[in-house]
Amino acid sequence: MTNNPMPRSCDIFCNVIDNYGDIGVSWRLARQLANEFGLDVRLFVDDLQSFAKLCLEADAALDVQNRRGVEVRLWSENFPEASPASLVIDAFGCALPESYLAAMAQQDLKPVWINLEYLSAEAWVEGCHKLPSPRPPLTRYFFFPGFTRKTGGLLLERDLLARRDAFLSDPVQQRAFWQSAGMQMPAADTLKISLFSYENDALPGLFDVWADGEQPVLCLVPEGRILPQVRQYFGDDAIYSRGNLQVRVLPFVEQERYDELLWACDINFVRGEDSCVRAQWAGKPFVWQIYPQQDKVHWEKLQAFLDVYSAKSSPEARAALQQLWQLWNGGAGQAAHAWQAFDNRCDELNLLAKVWARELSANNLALNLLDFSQEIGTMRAFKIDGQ
Ligand code: TRH
Repeated sequence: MTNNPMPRSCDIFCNVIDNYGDIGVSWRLARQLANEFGLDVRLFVDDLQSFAKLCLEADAALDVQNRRGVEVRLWSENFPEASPASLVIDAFGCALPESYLAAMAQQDLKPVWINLEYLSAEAWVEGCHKLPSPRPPLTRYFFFPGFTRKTGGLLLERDLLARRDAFLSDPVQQRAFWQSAGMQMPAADTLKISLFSYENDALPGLFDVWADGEQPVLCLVPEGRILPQVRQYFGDDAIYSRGNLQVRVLPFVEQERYDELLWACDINFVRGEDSCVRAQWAGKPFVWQIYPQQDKVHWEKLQAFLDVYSAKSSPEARAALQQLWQLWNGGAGQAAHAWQAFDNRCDELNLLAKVWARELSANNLALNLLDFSQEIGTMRAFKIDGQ
């Protein structure tokens, strides 16, 4: 037994529900804890195929593999005996294996157990962040990412903003990016848009507006759920081009490279959770398609984020964001109006995005998580929290 309250090892459990957000966040956090903070990290994931989409050298057939400083393990039904790490994270409330929970309960010094929650800008988050949930003899703590100092902040790699700025000021890196995507660097007057999206009824209307507009638009669509709609729009054409719009489909790239796509574009359409955060770090205007929930609670979540994000903008810029985001999330609106308003405010939205990224960057999730773990660890070591 050691009294050192700083966790040296961390087990992250990830149950992939659908899409790439659950594993995307878990994999990002795992890498950061291992490579920036030197923890021994194991990532238990129940769907290695999804993991392999985000990590090039991953092998979905291997039960155990070391990737980028992280031990990645298949989380199968027959969970093997494992001695628990000092910090245990269940991503998005997934249920830990019974045998692992029992092993945690048997430790003299109980591991710090965190439930890393989904991201939301809603006001109630501040009140729930760090709340304990006793599971005698263990205690599980809620840890909420968020946008204020009273939340856990956002995942941000130590060098990300410096790498972004280097990319943005270096035509050589930019050219290399476009070449790797199979293209020449677009002409300066071309509006470059990345579009990562679920199925979306607003797509044809927006494509029409871009096709009929005065400015050339290059729209880069990572392969995925929206592709059938893109194909339907262009019919059997071998080249996806209409009027002033050209669409290129990109292969899904590994997670680190996705940032480059966001940096290289002028406007980014993103979805879910993790790509939305990455678009914020890119410091460019973006349009968010929130993950739709059956009970429609996602509308409140979307509005809460819009409110905090646009709090310092002009009423016109806020209205422009509101209109286009609403349309893009299946709400009412007219593509031509919504796009025009957004386009008219692009300079201000650019500035807003830059200031937003700079201000948010002071609130780093991994650092906050480790600080909190250390706090709990200290209480444990001195038996202040009764465990
Ligand atoms: O894939 P998503 O729709 O995930 C969603 C959300 O996380 C949602 O909150 C959750 O409830 C649901 O899954 C189950 O969108 P998200 O969160 O943006 O995750 C996509 C990940 O894929 C992100 O880490 C970025 C990464 N990515 C790549 O690595 N390469 C690519 O080419 C692209 C387009 C994305």
